[in-house]
This record gives sequence, structure tokens and C-alpha cells, in this order.
Amino acid sequence: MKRAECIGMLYPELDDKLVVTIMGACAQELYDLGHKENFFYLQHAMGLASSIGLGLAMHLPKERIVVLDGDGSVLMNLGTLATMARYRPGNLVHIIFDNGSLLSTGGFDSHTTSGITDLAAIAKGAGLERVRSVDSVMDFGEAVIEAFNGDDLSVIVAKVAAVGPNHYGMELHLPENAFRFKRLISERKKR
Ligand SMILES: Cc1ncc(C[n+]2csc(CCOP(=O)(O)OP(=O)(O)O)c2C)c(N)n1
Repeated sequence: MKRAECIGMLYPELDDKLVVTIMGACAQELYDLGHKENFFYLQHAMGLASSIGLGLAMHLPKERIVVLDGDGSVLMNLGTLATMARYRPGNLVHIIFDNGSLLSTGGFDSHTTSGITDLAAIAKGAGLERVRSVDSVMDFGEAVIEAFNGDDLSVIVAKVAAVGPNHYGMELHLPENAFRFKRLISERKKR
């Protein structure tokens, strides 16, 4: 399965949520479907999308936070899984697209290539309880619905092909995206 297919399936469900993505291919695939003000593409800071998502989830209990992550990024910040398990905000859904690759910087193999490292097992070992590993679009959709309908922190490790967009480039740069995202959160807090 391709990450773009999963993101396409997810896209209509994201309007009422706050979404944080990693940089590069994943961000581009979401952006290409049409930017929305509730999307924050964390450029450059590899590994930290989950930490930002965790912070948002803990401080905004009325919001549902979705993090779109990558295997390389999670491997760079494995401690995030233990911190998530410890604080366990029920409004956080952490989706890890595991393509076994550092795709956005040339497609180098990551440690999950050929099943060497099992991120779902690491997440469970870190203390996370709702962890699902999926490798079909159907199972991905089911796991997402289950996560969105539930009220416990969920991790979905989606095994995807190491393919991405055929172009990179956004009209929206990081500072502007960050300011607008923060403003949107402030507005929503007043509701
Ligand atoms: C600290 C740091 N190191 C390296 C990079 C360069 N970099 C940007 S994206 C990326 C690969 C990310 O891999 P993954 O999270 O698996 O996502 P994918 O690109 O495969 O979608 C790398 C190495 C960076 N942005 N920050």
C-alpha cells in the first residue's frame, strides 16, 4: 500500500482535528490534497512531530490530535513513545508510516527495512497499549476509525511502499504555517 492512498482516505476525516506531520514527502502528500488551517507541517525538525503532537494533546484536551509520522523520524526520537505511554492523552492518534526508508532525503534504508526493527513492538514495549500494525488500505481505514471512535491514545504503524510525490514545494512556509496554526488553536480555544 502507498502512504498517499492512506492519507487520501484520512483526509475527509481531518477537518475537526489538529494535524501535525513530519517534513518532506508525507507533508507534501497531505498538502497536495489541499491545505487546511488545521494542518501543521513540521519542516526540518526530524523526529519531533510526535513530541509536538503530545504537547498539543496534553494541553488541548478538547481537541483530537493526529500525528502523521515516519519510521526514520520515530527512530530518531524513540523516547517519544515512552513519554506518550507515560502521559497517555486519550485525544492523540499517532500514525507512523513505515516505508523502511528515509525517503525524503534520497531513499536510504532505515532500521525497519526488511523487518529488522519492529516499531509496533517498540511502542508496545514502551507501554503503549493500543498499537496496531497494518499493511492494507482496508485495515488502515478500520484502524483509523477505531482510533477516532475510541478515547485512548492509539498508535497505528502502517507498512507502506517507499514511494512519494514526484515533486516537492509548498506555497506555505514554516513560519507562516506555524503562526496561522497557533492562531487557529487560540480561536478554537475560545469556542
Ligand atoms: C535532525 C535531522 N536530520 C536529518 C534531516 C534530514 N531529513 C529530512 S527528512 C529525512 C527522512 C525522514 O524519514 P522518515 O521519517 O522515514 O520519512 P520519509 O522521508 O521516509 O517519508 C531526513 C533524514 C533533518 N531534517 N533533521
